[in-house]
Amino acid sequence: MAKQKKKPARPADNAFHAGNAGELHQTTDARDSTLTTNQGIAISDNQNSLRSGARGPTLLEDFVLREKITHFDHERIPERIVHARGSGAHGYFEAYEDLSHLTRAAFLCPGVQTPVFARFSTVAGGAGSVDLPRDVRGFAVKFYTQEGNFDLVGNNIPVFFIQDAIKFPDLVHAVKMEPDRGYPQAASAHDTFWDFVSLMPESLHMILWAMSDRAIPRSLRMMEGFGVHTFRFVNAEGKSTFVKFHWRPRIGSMSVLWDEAVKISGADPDFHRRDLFEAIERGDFPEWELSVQAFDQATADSFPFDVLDATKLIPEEMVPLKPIGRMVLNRNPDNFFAETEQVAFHPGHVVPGIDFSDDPLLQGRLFSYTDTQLSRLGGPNFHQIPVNRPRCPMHNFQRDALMQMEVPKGRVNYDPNSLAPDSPRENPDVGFVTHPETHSGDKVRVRSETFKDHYSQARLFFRSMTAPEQDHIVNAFAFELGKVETPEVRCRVLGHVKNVDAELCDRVEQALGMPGQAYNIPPAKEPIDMAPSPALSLLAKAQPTLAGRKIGVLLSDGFEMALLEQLQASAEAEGAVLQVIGPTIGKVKSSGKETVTPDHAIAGAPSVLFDAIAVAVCEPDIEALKRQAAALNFLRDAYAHLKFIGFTAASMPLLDEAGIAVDEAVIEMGSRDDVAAYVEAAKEGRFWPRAKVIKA
Ligand code: HDE
Repeated sequence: MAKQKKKPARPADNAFHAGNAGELHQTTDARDSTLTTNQGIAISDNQNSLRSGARGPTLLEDFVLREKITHFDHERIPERIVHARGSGAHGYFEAYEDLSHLTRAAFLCPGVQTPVFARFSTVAGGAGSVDLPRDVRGFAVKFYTQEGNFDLVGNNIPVFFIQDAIKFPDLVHAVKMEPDRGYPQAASAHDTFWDFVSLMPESLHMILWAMSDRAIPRSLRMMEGFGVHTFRFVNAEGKSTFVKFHWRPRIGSMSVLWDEAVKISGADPDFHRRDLFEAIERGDFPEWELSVQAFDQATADSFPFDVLDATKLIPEEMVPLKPIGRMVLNRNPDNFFAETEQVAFHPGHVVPGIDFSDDPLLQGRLFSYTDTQLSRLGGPNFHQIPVNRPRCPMHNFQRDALMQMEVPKGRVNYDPNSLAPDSPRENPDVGFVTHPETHSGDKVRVRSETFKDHYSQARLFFRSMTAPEQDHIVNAFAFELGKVETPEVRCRVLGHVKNVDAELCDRVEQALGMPGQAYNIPPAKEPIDMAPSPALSLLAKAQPTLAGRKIGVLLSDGFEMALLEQLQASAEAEGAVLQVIGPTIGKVKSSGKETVTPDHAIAGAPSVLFDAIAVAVCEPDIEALKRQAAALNFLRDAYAHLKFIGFTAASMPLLDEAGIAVDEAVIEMGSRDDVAAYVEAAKEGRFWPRAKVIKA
């Protein structure tokens, strides 16, 4: 609910002067607050360029104008080739317990707090694209440990599309906008992407995830995260244990429906960025638990798949998650560009105690990330940018290069040396030592036979989903393939889907109106049936909660203040945010003549922006609302998106006009108890039985 916000402080009136044409000049007489050029020259007038006469041409001599415009002209840097659209925040990581039997990493000792910077991103779209396309989300965390920076550069999906880094440029070219027409932006529903997929059976497992609810998260705060590759922990004795990293959000995972995603993209293209920023601003700090699946070589050898293959996961039922710490994001960046844009992650930034596996996708990434920063951030000194700097001592003999910010002293810039006894030196005790692994073999371009099963885990994923989640996967395939213009591509993809699960294929064919058109695609290896893994389903493990969620209440003049206060108290008690929506942004008067300033006008607050809605409108405003598409759609969409709807008896004519049939999740709020019951019920998130009445 909108409390009266403080008006921004206005400088004293005498700080303004009107110029010749009435343009405002804000001035100071203090040197400290004087506007200057980048060379520190005080600026007398920031409203007018230097001219030859008041109406004459501008003079090239105007170094104030030239410097300002030149800097502006170069404000943009190349955006990331993938993961261009992202949102970041600062916070800390705190380790739970002694892990010294597994790793020597000092930041994983009990109670140690390590500062972090996290950045979440979409993959395919440009920096200005919407937050809610169907896409994988990046989940990258930089740990500023006392032993140097460790970057865990993962995704919100535990597997990847391809097995070998050499295919990455092809994958990314295929999914990005098509090169001749320049569209679609941030969308996989087009021919080139599905053409590539149809010829790349290894992508099928990840495709199932991308067609699932995972690809349209409700909030960045409600996403799981995964390191994807198999990494290693190495302890002080040099013993190596394989690990997979998992992040789990404290407030649970949740996704939007596809129809909501489409509408949110129009209503609030910054939906996720705003949600993260506002949650941190109000002190509702997002939190994740970090776990590992730790296993030895013998366990790895016992799996029917290869742990070096990034298109495979290890079901939790086979190797349970061991929680090792938690991350809290508690500070927004001060400056989006300086921090979120310039942060440079790299899976090769590891600390002693963490090491790589031979996963060929990971091995390729170890090259790519520094390389890309060279063109994105302009040279090899990007580690000196504040957000990238290690927070532990750092010395070496690397020198010079573009944008050198340090002033190294002395004549010695080489090693070994005898002229500077205080020089930094090697340190075998604490220095990083690569885990020794014996390798022998011919130099070959060959994919391992153990990477050959492309469908079993895709099948495992589909069969581990609840019924609504399976429905969404069917709908997503039908939507995406429905946008594909080339019939052969559709048929080829269907052929792979058939190898995953014949029933899934039938359902997608039906939904597309293409029965029996799947091509026959012989699998490289016959898929096997694995035991379902309920942990893969978001809905199966969802706990009822409104924590971190939003309730929108539509009010008009004459509403009962007691009801609003009760709603507010119940929402707060559940950790939810209540926002008031009015017919306009102007004050709404209660029956007792108290006023509330709405957070939104109905025209700008579609119900897709809320997790549950309530309506307390009265005569006479209700008549106007009945004729306003935004008000009717507020209700219709909430109903179609299976949301819980609270309403007052007086609001009924608006519900009738919108065609809302009262069911168990459309709850009348007649008394205090009813309000509490509505909020309690809304913790379920969605009323799935309604999906039988209306396709969600
Ligand atoms: Fe990335 N990836 N990637 N990637 N990736 C980049 O690095 C690359 C892969 C991931 O918020 C780029 O700084 C290759 C898997 C995230 O800044 C680039 C391959 C996973 C981010 C790059 C992969 C990721 C990136 C572009 C195949 C999940 C955003 C800008 C071998 C484990 C980090 C940049 C941020 C960004 C290369 C595959 C995650 C071009 C070659 C698998 C979260 O270097």
